[in-house]
Amino acid sequence: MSKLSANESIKTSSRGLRGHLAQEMANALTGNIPNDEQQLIKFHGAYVQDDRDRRAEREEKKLEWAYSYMIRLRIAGGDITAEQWRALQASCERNGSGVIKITTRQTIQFHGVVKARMKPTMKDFDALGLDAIAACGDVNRNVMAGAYPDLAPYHAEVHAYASAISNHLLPKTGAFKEVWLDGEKLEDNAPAEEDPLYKDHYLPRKFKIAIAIPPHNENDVFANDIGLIAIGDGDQFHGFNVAIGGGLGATHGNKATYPRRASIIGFIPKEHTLDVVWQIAAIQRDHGNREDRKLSRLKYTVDRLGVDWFRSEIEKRAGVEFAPSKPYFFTYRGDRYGWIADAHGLWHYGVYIQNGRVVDEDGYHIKSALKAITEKNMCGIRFTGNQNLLLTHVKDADKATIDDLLAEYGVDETRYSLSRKEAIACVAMPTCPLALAEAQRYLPELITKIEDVMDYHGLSHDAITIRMTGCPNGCGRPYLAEIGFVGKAAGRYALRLGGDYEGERLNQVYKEEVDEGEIIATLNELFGVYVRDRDNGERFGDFCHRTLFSGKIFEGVNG
Ligand code: SRM
Ligand code: SF4
Repeated sequence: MSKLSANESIKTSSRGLRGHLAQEMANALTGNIPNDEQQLIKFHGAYVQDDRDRRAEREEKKLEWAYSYMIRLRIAGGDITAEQWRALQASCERNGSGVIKITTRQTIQFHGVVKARMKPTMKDFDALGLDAIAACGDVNRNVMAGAYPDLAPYHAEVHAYASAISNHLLPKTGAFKEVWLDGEKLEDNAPAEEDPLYKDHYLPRKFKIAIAIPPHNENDVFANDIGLIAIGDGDQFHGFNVAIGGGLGATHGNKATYPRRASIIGFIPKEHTLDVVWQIAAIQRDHGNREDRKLSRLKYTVDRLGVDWFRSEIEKRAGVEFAPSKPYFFTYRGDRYGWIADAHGLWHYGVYIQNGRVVDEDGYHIKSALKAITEKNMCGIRFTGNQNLLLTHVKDADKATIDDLLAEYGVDETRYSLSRKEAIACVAMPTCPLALAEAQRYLPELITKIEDVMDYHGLSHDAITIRMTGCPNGCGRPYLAEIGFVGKAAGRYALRLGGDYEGERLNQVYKEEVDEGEIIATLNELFGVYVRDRDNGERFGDFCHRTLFSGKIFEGVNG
């Protein structure tokens, strides 16, 4: 008989994700917690980490590593109020590193929260009506939705599905309240709460859902276990094209793992959305691989059982029939900056935040600007899947005040190149335990050098999507970039080329391992050929796909 992975028994014996988390978090003798609790705490939205820059120093002093926790909030669709932002920033100062990180999934993380500050931080979230439940772990994660309110007259209706789906797929356990909020304790040996979706074994692996509102695809809808593409006409929203089996994580040297673009399986009317996503998660619960966690994402289940089998299983369980997918098109994936008007007479301001790190640096004092702006209570905050944010729902009369404050704090994104503003880097060093190379600490510097080469070839006004991750897990979605850097070792990256600008096509390895010198030399050569030979209006990614890979996909699955 095949052997279940160790995580499976941790889940089933956890009594609704409680385990010994409360006791272990109260143990002041160590900043760490045992392995079982390390796995369980993820379902509560947190990870144990340590400062990798300080490992050697700590070991030399015979001290345990500098442990702290990263907490990720669940903010479906990325919306919070100005008041919540202010209080979160203050909580991050009190309890964590003080630097809020906007993630690639429309939410935020605190880093550097030491054990004793975990409960106060969770209590801060609760007081604000927020939580971190299921922001990580083998459950449905933060649900993303297209951020731009002017994309369609029915934007608000579609956007609201992010919260509806997130709440519908939330684990039913009271463990979160019990462990962090001094909630009533489940009696010893009493069974955990019934959970019709997750039962006692949860999903085999993490599970992600994103909603795109064409023509914008800033959440990379095809990178998700379920991608929902909103379909409407005129003022009417009808339903979603459903895509399944997207996912980017892979392991260097393990050919059984691969990035996969989600496959569109058809259209469903909007009233079936909640049930269909629930049933897809339930099918993955029942059929996903629980032996090898490297092969347990939905994408492998879909490839093992077949897209057609999957579609009919959903139809059978949900009692619906998929219609053929409806036409849609994507034109853009980056964020938009400055003022954007919506159909209801309100304004939204797109703010650039390099790699999502809310810090005052280099004369661009975004942290102070956000504090000053949110104190005026003139806007909401909406995070984007590109690690930036929007100041939302601003009245005409309040625009000038916000403009003045942005100017006062030097928040002028026009000083940055288009390619820099579209770039993404994952966290990587020093907190990510899986990082093989730098990402957010290094990409800004590398982009400065790439900008020089682009400038030399007359490309400084072009937007080329550049993304970097410190390992092949793909947190910055480098497999969907026109230029993707995937960390292999300190200072060395796989160079991937040929993704498209709209996020419909995976890129491919062009060079297995390059250092900075080789990156710049390679791009210098390729930009030269591109400028000379490109077709009219041809994007860099499309050019690389056509000329370097003969227009074919040789790896990954482009569903
Ligand atoms: Fe991720 C693991 C950070 C988006 C694929 N990711 C991690 C961990 C938690 C490392 C760990 O397991 O200990 C990283 C924490 C670093 C730190 O110090 O904060 C981490 N992932 C991030 C974030 C913060 C990157 C960022 O800079 O924004 C993103 C948080 C999103 C969120 O708010 O939920 C983040 N991760 C992604 C994405 C992009 C997306 O979802 O659109 C992916 C690729 C899509 C996908 O899931 O396939 C992604 N992260 C992974 C994987 C590979 C999963 C796989 O199927 O193999 C891992 C490793 C794992 O799960 O074993 C991982
Ligand atoms: Fe860490 Fe790798 Fe994700 Fe970057 S891609 S945050 S290095 S797991």
